[in-house]
Amino acid sequence: MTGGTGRRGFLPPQEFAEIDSTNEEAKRQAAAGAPEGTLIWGRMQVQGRGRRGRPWISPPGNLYLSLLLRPERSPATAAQLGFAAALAIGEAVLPLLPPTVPLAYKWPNDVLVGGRKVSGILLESQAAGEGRLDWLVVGIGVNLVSFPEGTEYPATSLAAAGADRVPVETALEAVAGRFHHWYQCWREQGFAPLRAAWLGRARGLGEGIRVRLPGEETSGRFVGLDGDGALLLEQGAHRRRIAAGDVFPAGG
Ligand code: BT5
Repeated sequence: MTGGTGRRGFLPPQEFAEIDSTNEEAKRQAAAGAPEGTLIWGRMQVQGRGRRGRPWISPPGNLYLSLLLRPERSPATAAQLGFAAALAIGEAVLPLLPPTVPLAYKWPNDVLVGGRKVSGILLESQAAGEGRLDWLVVGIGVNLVSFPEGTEYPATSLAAAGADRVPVETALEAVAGRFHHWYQCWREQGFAPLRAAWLGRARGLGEGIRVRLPGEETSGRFVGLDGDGALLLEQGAHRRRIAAGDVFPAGG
């Protein structure tokens, strides 16, 4: 696994043999005043979480980490770091995959290998008032050796996709190293370079999609990302901007 810059810029990982959720631990430490760059690593999670309270199946052998960041940006702007995390996972994973297996990004923050979900990203933040951020926790799970069956969106693991096997530590270093690169890039240049890199491998660009929103389902053509990272959905003559939701293929 490449990404040889290591986790430069972040603190050495705090390793937990078993943990409720690396995001929960990062949030506990954030509340206790832990610094930017705190890195929590769990060998397994017993209460791994996805978005909106959904579970993240977290047996030993896969990668589970959370980074605590304190960027001086608004919470809405900091949410763009979900794209930095997706790019970091993609770049860490790509060199391990057989050349015939495609890797793509699915809005907002999924990484697909062979069209199946190989990783998950959970962003949680706390505002400090006046539109400022107190902390942001970026939680990353990557299925290295196993994945659950029967998930709503089909899942996979790197091993199942025929990737080269690497120790979890190597995967951790690569993902953290590539995330650090994109975090610096975002701080110096804003969202535009992340947006361009993400769109270069976006799944279903120009195609029909279905989007599930809280209390509503809608569909249209996925025509891009706006300058903030919202999904742009073309519906007849007009474009709708979607800030949060779950995407599925049209008719799927
Ligand atoms: C996500 O949620 O994809 C975000 C997952 C974030 C997990 C990391 S692990 C480290 C850190 N600590 C945590 O507690 N969380 C973060 P979402 O898009 O809501 O997807 C959740 C859905 O994916 C579930 O409802 C299942 O259908 C499916 N799923 C559960 N476990 C999975 C797995 N290991 N691989 C693939 N899909 C999974």
